[in-house]
Amino acid sequence: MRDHLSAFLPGTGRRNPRAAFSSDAPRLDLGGPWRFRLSPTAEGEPLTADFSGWDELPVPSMWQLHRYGKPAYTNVNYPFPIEPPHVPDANPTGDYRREFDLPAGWAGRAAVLRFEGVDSCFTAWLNGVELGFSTGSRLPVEFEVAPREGRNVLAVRVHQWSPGSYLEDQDMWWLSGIFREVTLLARPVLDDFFVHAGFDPATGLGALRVECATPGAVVSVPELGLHAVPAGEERTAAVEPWSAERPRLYDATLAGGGETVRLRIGFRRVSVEGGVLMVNGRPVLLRGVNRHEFHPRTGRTLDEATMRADLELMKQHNVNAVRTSHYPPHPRFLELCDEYGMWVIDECDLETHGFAVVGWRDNPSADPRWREAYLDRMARMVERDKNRPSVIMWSLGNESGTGDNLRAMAEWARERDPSRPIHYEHDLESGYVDIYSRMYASVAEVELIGRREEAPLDDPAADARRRGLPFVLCEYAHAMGNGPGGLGEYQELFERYPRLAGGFVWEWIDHGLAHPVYGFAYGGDFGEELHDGNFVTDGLVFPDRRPSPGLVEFKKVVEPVRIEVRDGVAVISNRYDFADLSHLVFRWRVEEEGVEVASGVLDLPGVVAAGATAEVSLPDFPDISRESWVTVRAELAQDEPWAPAGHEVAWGQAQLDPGPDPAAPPGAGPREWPGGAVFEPATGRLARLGELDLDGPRLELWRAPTDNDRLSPDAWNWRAAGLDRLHERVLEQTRTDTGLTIRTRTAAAAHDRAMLAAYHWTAAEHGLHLTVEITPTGDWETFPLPRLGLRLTLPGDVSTVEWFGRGPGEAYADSCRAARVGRFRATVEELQTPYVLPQENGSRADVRWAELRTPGGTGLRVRGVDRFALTVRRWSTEALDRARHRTDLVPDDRVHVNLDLAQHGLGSASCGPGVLPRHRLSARPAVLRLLFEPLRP
Ligand code: IPT
Repeated sequence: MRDHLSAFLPGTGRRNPRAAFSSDAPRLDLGGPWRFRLSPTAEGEPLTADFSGWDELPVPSMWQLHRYGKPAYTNVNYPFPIEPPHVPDANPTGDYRREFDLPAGWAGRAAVLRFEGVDSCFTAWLNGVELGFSTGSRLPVEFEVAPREGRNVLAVRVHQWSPGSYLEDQDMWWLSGIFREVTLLARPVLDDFFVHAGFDPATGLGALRVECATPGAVVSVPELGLHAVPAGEERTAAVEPWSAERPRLYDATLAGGGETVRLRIGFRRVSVEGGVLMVNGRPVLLRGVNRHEFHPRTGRTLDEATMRADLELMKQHNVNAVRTSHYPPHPRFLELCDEYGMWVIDECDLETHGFAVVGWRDNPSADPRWREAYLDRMARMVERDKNRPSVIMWSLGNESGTGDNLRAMAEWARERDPSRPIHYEHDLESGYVDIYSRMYASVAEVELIGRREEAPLDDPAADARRRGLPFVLCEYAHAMGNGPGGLGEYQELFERYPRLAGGFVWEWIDHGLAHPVYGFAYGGDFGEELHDGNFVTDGLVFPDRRPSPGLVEFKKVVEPVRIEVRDGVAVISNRYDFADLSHLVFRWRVEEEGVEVASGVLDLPGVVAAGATAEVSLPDFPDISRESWVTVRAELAQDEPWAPAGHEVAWGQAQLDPGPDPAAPPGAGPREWPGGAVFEPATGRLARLGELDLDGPRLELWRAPTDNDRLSPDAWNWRAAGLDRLHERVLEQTRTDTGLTIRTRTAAAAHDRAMLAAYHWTAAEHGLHLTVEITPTGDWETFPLPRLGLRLTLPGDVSTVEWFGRGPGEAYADSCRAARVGRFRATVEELQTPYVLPQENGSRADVRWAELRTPGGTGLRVRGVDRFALTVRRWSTEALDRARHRTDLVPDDRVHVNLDLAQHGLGSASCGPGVLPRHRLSARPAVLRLLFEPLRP
């Protein structure tokens, strides 16, 4: 055993890899409670017959999530010394034991024991006979077995660390165990098959040939009139092709050797033509996400309901592609991709990123001793998944440097399956791949690539070859915390340049582990020696799969139908690659200050084919006196497997009437100074307005840094400049009959730059009118401002907010396309976005007015002469900044309200480019005009 732990060989005693499938041959699911014990080293305790003291552990599961050892998170770093192929002596080792009775009728027949995934290596014994050993955590392993009649005993010894760990340095939790199913399969007579189901877009014909070595095997596709076609023979028939948009599958059977396999066949052709990625003869645009397998309670053990939840959420948010970062997923997931319709880059279980830390010295990718292990991994993936129409590319792995072992994987796969292009991002010259792939390239660089004008490679031949390849951004828009900003700019390029086949946001889900104290835990929460903090929570959905605002933004940015409303016409562009728009209903609605006044359904003029645009006249709208907008929404006409009829796919909006000039709001004229407006003499802050107690607006520049702020120079600059600890000094207070002017200077200790503010208060009909003039003095050039706005507090019993502005979700300068103009209502709690590591969140954009009320109906109305951004919380900016986990956020006795002129954009600097210049907030003189009115029940 120890030998295997310091050798390069991927395994012993295993059967050849083959397709994942299920047939009508008997199978025994060995899932459920197994006996288990954990030892601190690989020597373990002897595997004695006496296991009376052993505990129980469910299979499949990951033992650290069942109180054995602890989870650990590192991104790039190996959590052990780099001395391949050796691993630490402290190698947690799990012994598993399962007894089962052989079902009647099985005795004497050959059988196969199949493991879908064991992290990181294992040896198995049946009835004391050693079956073999394997590495390759996220890949299947099979052994021939001869179970005996009656009771059988299966023993499995799993080690946390193996030579394979050097090839499995993915950015995720280190978790161990038999984490996918174990099954006993009877009679492996029909061993393997390869479905070749091509499609010729010129003729509309599908060509079907099923390779299968079993003598006498026959294929039937009743719907195509194909009955008992001998395996190996090709048949053509007119078919509807498979695509992610129209995932047409044909039910079929493959019968041979006494068993029948149920097939679901999708006909399609993947090709690269003229440097463009095509499917079925048409260019495709990948609106993709990188998906790790993750569940906050079970880690990488996923049940089917969770896989379906992922796919349904993706489809509902206009995601059409998945890169299975960075290992093949559970095989069921790919069957579901076939069924729901999803383009898949199937990625091999390979990453050696930690060698980057030592300058790629001894990188396994370039060391011939690892070649067999590399080829083993590629073969196990390709053989397992070769019959899935959803898989349109093979990926060699992630971040494993360069080397001949990668080239060998590519060559093997191309030979075995010429029908799918090969992807690998880190092949810097794209020498052994078919797609030019990059991660986190800037908008400017992607534009050059789109034009095929990127910086040349040194070798002209290599350069010419790469320049002729299609391009994918296999990772972009790092969705860590509040963000990503700037999705729209990438999408515009993807839609403009045919070379750009789209991209995959990093990443689908936050890997926050459910934790009794922290809510969701991240790196460091388990006392790891080395860790990478909350870099593991960088998804478009929170750990509990609630969509984050980033996902809602993605949905809008990539929407497959673009709706523009102008001059009484709706211009509807079909951005699907294949589908027409007959599955959608287009509804229009006119709202006056957010209240619906008219609505109807638009009639599309006939079929609007993929790529086409239609113009539809809108009816005449009613007379309107206040600000009004028309919204056109594209909804599913009928239920789809992933969403019910009425689900919104896309929308567009236009202003019809700007309403009365907001510069002259009702009651803004000079009035008597209202009774009940009390200002704090020392600070000049408003302390009371009618019955309402408040702590009046004052200037604030700080925001609790987002992950993107923290991991860019910005947050560092801000703290150095003391923007999180500003002091205010009152320069002057001047009273008149109708007003009061307070001048202040706000600055940080040890610095001389300052913001001067003049607060001009005047009486209004039902309250107070405020004009704040802000003037920066000193050096504000070197960094952007986090925020420019006002803060005030209200009594803690304020509980709901209603506003007219953008919503319903949060919006920031470079992530605001999903927020539409309307009237919205939310509780203070609902206004918070629960980022796993608390940070700036919840700002509502372009607010015209907002009412903040207690359950009794008292409160404050703020009306903007200028539009403002609104944030309402039960804690201060400082408390939000201090919090490390959700559970640190505890309401104080006030409600904290921010009324902002602007905030800095979000960007994606936690991994990738920062805020684009147009979304940067620079210090500048600014004015904000607001009307404050107390509310009575
Ligand atoms: C990139 C990795 O491929 C991905 O797994 C993840 O770690 C991501 O970064 C950050 O979350 S690699 C990086 C060097 C760009």
